[in-house]
Amino acid sequence: MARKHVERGFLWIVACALSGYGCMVEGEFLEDLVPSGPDLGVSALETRCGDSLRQGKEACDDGNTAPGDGCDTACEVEICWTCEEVLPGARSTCGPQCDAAAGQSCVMGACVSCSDGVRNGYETDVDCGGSCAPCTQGLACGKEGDCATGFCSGGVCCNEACGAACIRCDLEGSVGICAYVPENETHEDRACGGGVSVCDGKGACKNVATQACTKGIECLSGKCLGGVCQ
Ligand SMILES: [Ca+2]
Ligand SMILES: [Ca+2]
Repeated sequence: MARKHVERGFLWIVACALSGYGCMVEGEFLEDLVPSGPDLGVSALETRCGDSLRQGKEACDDGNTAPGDGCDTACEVEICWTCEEVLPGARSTCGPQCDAAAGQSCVMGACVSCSDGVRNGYETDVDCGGSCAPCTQGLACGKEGDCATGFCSGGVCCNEACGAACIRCDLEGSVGICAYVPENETHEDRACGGGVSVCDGKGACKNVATQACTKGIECLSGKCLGGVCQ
């Protein structure tokens, strides 16, 4: 029975040695192993972060436990860094993940550039806005500074401020140009106010039939009868 324990225990130790994650040996097997099993140097399998040997669960080991150099205090590779070893298990050498000389910067672990033809990083449109050069008129923006025109309205770079009800810069067919919201349509971003008023197609808000009025000009129909738009 003891022999069987030794064999099972031995195989188990080999398996966990190969795994590189260290072992927990139960008392029953340990007793059998100590006198008759080979010395596998279990203690040598212990990993220690900062010992210049990348072992076990360590993603890197650059010979120190200081963070900020690509390999952190727990021997994890830090974001926006990459680490490698000349030989498996050797000391790690870490460097920036992205190629700064090629205009790349690292944003949340991704290499981005203002000239890669992709909207990435903090760009508001492809290769512009955010930390890149301002976007041209008609391209997407999040704030005035994202636009070469200096105006960001409705999420696009606009030719002018375009900041009132019934005018908008993101209308299909005229993106980037401040234009009148079509007649009888509403402007959901900037309500006309006073209930369900609609735009007149000329940049003004008007009331529709059954809404209250005092003059015809307040009504989309132009007719105000008995205090009610017709
Ligand atoms: Ca380090
Ligand atoms: Ca880009």
